[in-house]
Parts: sequence; C-alpha cells; structure tokens
Amino acid sequence: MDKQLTDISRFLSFVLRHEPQAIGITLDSEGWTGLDALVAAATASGQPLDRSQVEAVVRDNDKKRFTISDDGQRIRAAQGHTAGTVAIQYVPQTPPDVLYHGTASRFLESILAEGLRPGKRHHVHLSTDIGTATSVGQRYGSPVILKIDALQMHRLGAAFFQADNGVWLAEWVAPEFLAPLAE
Ligand code: HQG
Repeated sequence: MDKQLTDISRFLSFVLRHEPQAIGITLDSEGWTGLDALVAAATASGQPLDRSQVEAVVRDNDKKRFTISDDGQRIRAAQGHTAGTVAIQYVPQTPPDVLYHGTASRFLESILAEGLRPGKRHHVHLSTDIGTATSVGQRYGSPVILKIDALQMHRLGAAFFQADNGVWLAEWVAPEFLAPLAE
C-alpha cells in the first residue's frame, strides 16, 4: 500500500477502534458507522478523505483491518477495539488445536504468572501461524512466541471467536494453557 493509503489506514484504526469522538462520529455496538458520515467528519476535522480512498484501503489492507457492510453503507474495524460503546457479538467458534500469540520478552514473566489479558482492547488476539505472531510480538521489543492449547481450552469451556479478518479472539488465556515456544 502506498504511504498515503497507509496513513489513511492508521487514521481509520484510530477512529474506528479507539477514538470516534475525535472527529465527532459514533460507533454502534457492532462497531459500525456510516461510510459517508465518516468521510464527511474526517474531511471537516482536517483529514481530507474521499470514499474511493477508504474503499481502496479496505480492499488492499494487508491485514483486512476494516469491513464495509454488504450494502456498502457502513464501515467497521474487524477487531482491536478499545472504544467503550463497541461490544461486537462475535459468533463463538471451535478453534484449531493450537493458536499462537506474539509478545515481548519483557512481558513473559507477568504472562506466565497471570495469563494473557486483553489490556485496553476487548479481547486477546491470537493467530494460526508463527510468522504473524512474530511480527505482532516485534512491535513491543524482542519477540517471544507463546503456543496456546486452544482446543483444550475450548473443551474446558472457554469461548473463542473469529473476527471478520480471521484473527482469533479470546477473553483471556490462563497460564496453564500457554507455553513459550522452544527456540
Ligand atoms: C501483553 C495489531 C503483561 C500482550 C496486532 C501484548 C494484533 C501482557 C500487550 C493486534 C499480559 C498488549 C493486537 C500480562 C497480555 N502481563 N503483558 N498478563 N497479557 N500482555 O497491542 O496482541 O496492526 O493490545 O502480549 O497485529 O500485541 O494494529 O495486543 O504484547 O492483531 O491491526 O500486552 O494489534 O494489529 O498489546 O496486538 P496489544 P497485541 P494492527
């Protein structure tokens, strides 16, 4: 994606996950807002946007971070929210046997003691492959990959969900279901 579209993607993450009020829009409980309203509000608050740029970001985004509704009228972030008005009713799913979470080595001691917590976001984010987990973990420092016994956790009662873009979500992961991958 070119730099302009990357900047727009960052801006969309900011307003559609975290701070819709920064440009005077609201998100419904499923995270949706009107696409035309978003474009108008962004432009009015100094981030000029047009609908075709937003559509290009949604289409070309490396992680499919955003979804446009089937009728083309609304847009939402697929996952990663911190905004308090949003409580997406993801459909519970049976996870694969194993999922991965990338984190920074400095968080490891705390995670082994307390489990994985969502922090400010609404869910813990998990991936099906080690490569994705590695790049997620690298955002905060020297990465460590945790292997999660997802299916076992699910069998013992934990709910798992999948966002529109395929990212796996859980409410938390207790320490007994996770272990650092051997180097
Ligand atoms: C850590 C990006 C200490 C956790 C990525 C993580 C992802 C703990 C950090 C998405 C802990 C939270 C989400 C505990 C968890 N003690 N640290 N008990 N439990 N942590 O950014 O999963 O590019 O909120 O390991 O690709 O890193 O923005 O979560 O390091 O999919 O689309 O606390 O964000 O997507 O960090 O990333 P985050 P995350 P985008």
